[in-house]
Amino acid sequence: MPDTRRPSAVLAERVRAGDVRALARVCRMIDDRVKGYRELLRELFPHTNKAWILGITGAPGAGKSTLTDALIRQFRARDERVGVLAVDPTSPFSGGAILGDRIRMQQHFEDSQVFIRSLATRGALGGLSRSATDLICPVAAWGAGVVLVETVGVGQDELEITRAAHTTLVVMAPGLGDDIQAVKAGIMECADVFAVNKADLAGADATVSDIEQMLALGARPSTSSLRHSAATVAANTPAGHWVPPIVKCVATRGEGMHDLLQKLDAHRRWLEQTPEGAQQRAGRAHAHLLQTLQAALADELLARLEPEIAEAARRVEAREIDPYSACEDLLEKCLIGPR
Ligand SMILES: Nc1nc2c(ncn2[C@@H]2O[C@H](COP(=O)(O)OP(=O)(O)O)[C@@H](O)[C@H]2O)c(=O)[nH]1
Ligand SMILES: [Mg+2]
Repeated sequence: MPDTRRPSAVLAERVRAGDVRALARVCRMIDDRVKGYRELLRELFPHTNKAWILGITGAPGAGKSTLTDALIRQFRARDERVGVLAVDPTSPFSGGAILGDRIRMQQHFEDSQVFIRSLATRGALGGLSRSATDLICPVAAWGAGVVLVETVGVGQDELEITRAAHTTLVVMAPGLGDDIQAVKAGIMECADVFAVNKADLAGADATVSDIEQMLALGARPSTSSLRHSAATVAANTPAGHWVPPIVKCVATRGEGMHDLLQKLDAHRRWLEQTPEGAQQRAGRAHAHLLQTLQAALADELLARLEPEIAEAARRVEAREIDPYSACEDLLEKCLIGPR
């Protein structure tokens, strides 16, 4: 009997049954935004609630990929199915980073319980974060107990991916100097656990103190659009708040991994078992939905107004109208005008 179900339903079912090839195909379809990819996401989304999404972020060279590799091993030792999404926009043209990550994680390619996918930036604004967050869905539905998402924590794109994670691990390393400053601004507020990697090198303790100081100084903002209240931002004090722990490790040798895993597990338990954790999850889900909506709105409006935007740009260039008035006109058109 011919299978009369929709192709997306058949494919989704194969993914849910743990078929790696179907998963790879779905990831490509989502990546390329082929027709019907939204339908696929819709089919898969209800089956994603068991996966723990673990974001791993930090400056280039801090050791995120090496640490990801070490963590894969830890999770495999617990017999968990692992998905890995590696996002590295630092070398979009050469593909060097991606190749490097592939080689580093190659041993896991043999393991049918590990699915690894590297994404490069497409150069499009928001394209990277959207692809990465969309891909979490099929990987989770495939049955990954944990989905590791490695991102370079420097830009807005990466911050957005962080919002899609349950737990965010920020990787620091001694000798990266000003990178800590760069990381401080954006990623600090999202950090649930800190890893000070390369503890075999001089300066690891100083890096730990730096982070402690930043935490003490309240570098995590007391009000944040990402979280509901100062309480959820702050932290695992007796009141139930979570204080991001700092773990020293040497990823290349697998040292400190046990401790790191314990801290990550503790955050997961906190998320699942405390009211504050529930609040954080709700806050991030809200932020994530907002960000998806913003992107969809921008896409929709820009598509609707394409000719008008071109005309307005011409008029701005000719000094017939100022850009602010032009924007107001355009907004008015799309908000009340016919489609
Ligand atoms: N000394 C030392 N080097 C490390 C450690 N972890 C990673 N590295 C090295 O640091 C470099 C960058 O690592 P990588 O994982 O690619 O960093 P990423 O850019 O953050 O993904 C590589 O040469 C690693 O071998 C560590 O614990 N100690
Ligand atoms: Mg890397």
